[in-house]
Formats: sequence, structure tokens, C-alpha cells
Amino acid sequence: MLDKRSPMPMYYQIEEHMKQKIQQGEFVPGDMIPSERELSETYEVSRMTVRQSITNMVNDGILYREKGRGTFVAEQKIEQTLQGMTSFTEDMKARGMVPSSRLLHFDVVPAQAEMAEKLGINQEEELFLIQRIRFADQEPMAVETTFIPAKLVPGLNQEIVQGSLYEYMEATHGYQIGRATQLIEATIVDQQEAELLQVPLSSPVLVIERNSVLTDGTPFEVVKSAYRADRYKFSSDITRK
Ligand code: 16G
Repeated sequence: MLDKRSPMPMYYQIEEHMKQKIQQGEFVPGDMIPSERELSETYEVSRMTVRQSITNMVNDGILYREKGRGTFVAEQKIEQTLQGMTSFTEDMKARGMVPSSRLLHFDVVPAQAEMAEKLGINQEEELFLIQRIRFADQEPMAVETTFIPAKLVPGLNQEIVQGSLYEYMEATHGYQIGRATQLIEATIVDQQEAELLQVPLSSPVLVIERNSVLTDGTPFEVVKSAYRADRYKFSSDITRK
């Protein structure tokens, strides 16, 4: 199974072999993988080598350990492209997953200096502040905080934002959503986010801040979405000029 003469380290070859098994569906999410002892017999390597492979795969989020129970295959991460300006609802539907939201906040607040500048409005103008947990197939994926100038979407209410905001803006208001600037940053969850996302304290999240404008150039939203880093990875296609 492993090529002992290869310059590729044994632990690396084991990782590749196990990843292949996961990819081929031989191991599915939730399956317990064999014990260190069993794996060291199967691969004919020391337990220390096996331990190194497993630790790497745990750190990469491919496997997870449960104290006193064993090591299991994690859910595969969702790969989200950074091309195209889609909504959470569209992204999940395109994957055959069912999107839903839990509303944490729905308030009208006066714009502070930073938001006023980003949204091209005056300070103290009203903003909708919407905070939602976004679920895919009932699993929490992200905490999302959205600011929208209230004058753009006068009829917005709690019920609407349980569904798709983009659909509402386009279908009800006839707005043409144009483009956005995005910034991605890694952070770790605080206690509240850990509870909302159902992840251990200090888990990593990837925060995307999106500043969006309509096709006529009107800024319409500033959104911060904190995606679970154990469930998400982002990809983009790039071209060398
Ligand atoms: C996505 C967008 C967010 C937008 C939301 C609308 C990113 C990083 N963010 O989460 O800016 O407000 O979709 O979703 O993709 P909705 O139409 O389902 O409410």
C-alpha cells in the first residue's frame, strides 16, 4: 500500500491514502477510523508515524477526535467560489442544500461615521441592522451582520429577512445588484458566536466583509459574514496577465 522506498515520508503517504478512501466514499462523515494500533498494523509502520498522519488530518479538519471515543471522519468542507456575486440562499440551493436563517437582531439604528462613509450616506441616517445565523440543511454555517440604508428598502421586515434579502431587493424593489468589494480575514469565535455556530470556543472563522453597490453605483449593503472555517473553504480562478 505504501512505497517504503519513496522519498515521500510515510506519514504523508498514509494521509494521501486515507484521503483517497474518504474521497471514494469508503469512509463517510461520522465513520470512526481504525485505531492507531490497527492502522500501524495495516500500514506496517510505527504507531508514532500513524499518530502524526492523524494529527495532521485533525488539524486540517478532515478528521476530528472525540475524547474517550475515537477519531472520526469530518463533514467535507463546502468549497465556495469567490467569483460571481451570489447570495447565501442561491449558494445553498445550487448545492442542493436547504437554506434557512434564524434572526438574532432586526433593528433600525442611526449610521455612525464608519457606516455612513461606506454607504455614502449622512451620519445619523437610518440603517437596518440585521443579524442572522445562516443554516444549510439545518446546520449553522455563518453568522451574518448586515447594514442597509433604510430609505432603500422601506418595507423591509423581520419576516422578509428570514428568506432571501437579494431576492426581495430584486423581485420586490426591482433593484439591479451590481458588484461588491470583499475582504477576507481569519479570526476566532467569541463565546456567543461559539454557541450560535455550535463550535468549540476559540474555533476559527473566516470573516468576509462585503461592500455592495447597485448597477447605478449606489452602495446598498455592508455585510460581515463569519463562516465556520471547519466547514468552509474559498476558491478563486486567477489568470496571469
Ligand atoms: C451572502 C453575502 C451577503 C448577502 C447575502 C444575501 C457573502 C460573503 N455574503 O451571504 O453579502 O447579503 O448573501 O443572502 O457571500 P440572502 O439573499 O440569502 O439573504
